Amino acid sequence: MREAFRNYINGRWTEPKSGNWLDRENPADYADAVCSFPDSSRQDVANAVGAAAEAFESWCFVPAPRRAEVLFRAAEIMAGRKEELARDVTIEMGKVLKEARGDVQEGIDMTYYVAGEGRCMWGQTTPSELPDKFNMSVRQPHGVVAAITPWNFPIAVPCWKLMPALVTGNTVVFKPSPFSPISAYSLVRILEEAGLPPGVMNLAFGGDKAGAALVEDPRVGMVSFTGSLEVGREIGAYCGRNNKRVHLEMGGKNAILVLDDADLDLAVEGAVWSAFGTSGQRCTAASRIIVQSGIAPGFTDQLLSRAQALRLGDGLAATTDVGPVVNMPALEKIGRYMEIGRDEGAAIACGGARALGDGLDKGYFFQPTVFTDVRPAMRIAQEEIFGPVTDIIRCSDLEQAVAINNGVQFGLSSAIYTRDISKAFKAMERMTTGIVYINAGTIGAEVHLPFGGTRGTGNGHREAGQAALDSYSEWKTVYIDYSGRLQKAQMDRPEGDQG
Ligand code: UN1
Repeated sequence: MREAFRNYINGRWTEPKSGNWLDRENPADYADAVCSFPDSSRQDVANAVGAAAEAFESWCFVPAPRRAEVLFRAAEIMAGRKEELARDVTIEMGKVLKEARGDVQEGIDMTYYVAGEGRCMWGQTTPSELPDKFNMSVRQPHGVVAAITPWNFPIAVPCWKLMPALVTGNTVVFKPSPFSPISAYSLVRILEEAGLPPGVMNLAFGGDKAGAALVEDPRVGMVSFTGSLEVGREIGAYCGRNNKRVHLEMGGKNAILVLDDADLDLAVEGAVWSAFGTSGQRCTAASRIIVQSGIAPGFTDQLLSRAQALRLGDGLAATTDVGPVVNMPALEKIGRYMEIGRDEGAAIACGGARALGDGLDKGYFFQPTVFTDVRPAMRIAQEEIFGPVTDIIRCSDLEQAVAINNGVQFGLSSAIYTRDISKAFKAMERMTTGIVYINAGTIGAEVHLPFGGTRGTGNGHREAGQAALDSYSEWKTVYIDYSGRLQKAQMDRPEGDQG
């Protein structure tokens, strides 16, 4: 039976004023309707923002360690419900259960980590240049934060945003992707159970319209968005024009470099996981593999046989290696890139089409695909495809490999396989992505370190780790003068010392 989730506004589960609802189907079987949820109107969104703005007045004065206690309790509840949450992730967005558990675990880790930050949130204390004066810096929240999240990590990525926003004293309006409504509902429900006061966390389901209404509401002080380049750019432009704080995370065209001296089996293993894990639908997925000529034939053979052996299917089945992609437009987009690649002169060495038969007909399945004969300037080597598709690009040496790696509009993650420590360090220094892996694939970021990318991947901010606190708060510098007289910085200096 299909469940209907409602918005959560000011501590109440609320039907949309719009009266409009959207549906989500199971991407492994689109005859299976999973749930419906509101298609929020501008008015629905405005109500959520209003509740958040009001709740901010008190939430920002709750001591951060007390705010953190709510998060700690939420992490405990999530951990207790891990299996249920993971199954819902698989049902609504398709990733295999093992990966869905990882997604949930990443959310739990982040929530515990951020709860700990509630008792730290270090600022600076530093000597004053003047006597009888004390200087420090403290963090202050932005006010209402809009969190607009994708479907590919429906638990982890919302936790990256909601938890640091809350602990630093903001209130939140959460607009999840319409392709992962269950996880969003569960997360908000858990925060409610953990004791978050009404209005502090509000949930407005919907699509682009709801997202735009949220970004444009003048009471929203900061927008945090993970999603497509096109939408992110628009949000960035709007926020720029309106002096609104904004954090953007928009994708990647990540590469694994495999040098001749690499451990071949290890490199193949890392490439298969990074290219086809989550059906290639990670910002960090390896959609380019830059292989040095000597190792290229052996590497390509092994990668192709591994890719062909991957078993497609429902992510809930223990035998499935690769689940469906998220929806029909994604399937079509990936299909179009097959044409684009062929027209550009690349060869499809395996895969290349929608996967049908064997119970796959009613799902959005795409065959794991490897392009060979790829040149770095081709569109398939430049644009994010966001599916189980990777390119093999040959190179002659480290220098060329690094140049190819860096020569794209994105800069999220990159990796190198080599046994030569000097080459590893050179690559680490020269690869201009926000994340670099040595002898591991491009995916697998941990929550206590900064996550984000250079160039078109983002706008310079980072999620996760302490860096997240910088996105969700601003510095306030405080000078306390207890001298009882007017002291002038830069001008009051000892007699006879005027510089
Ligand atoms: C994303 O795809 O937006 O490092 C997040 C990784 C995961 C997070 C990916 N821990 O691939």
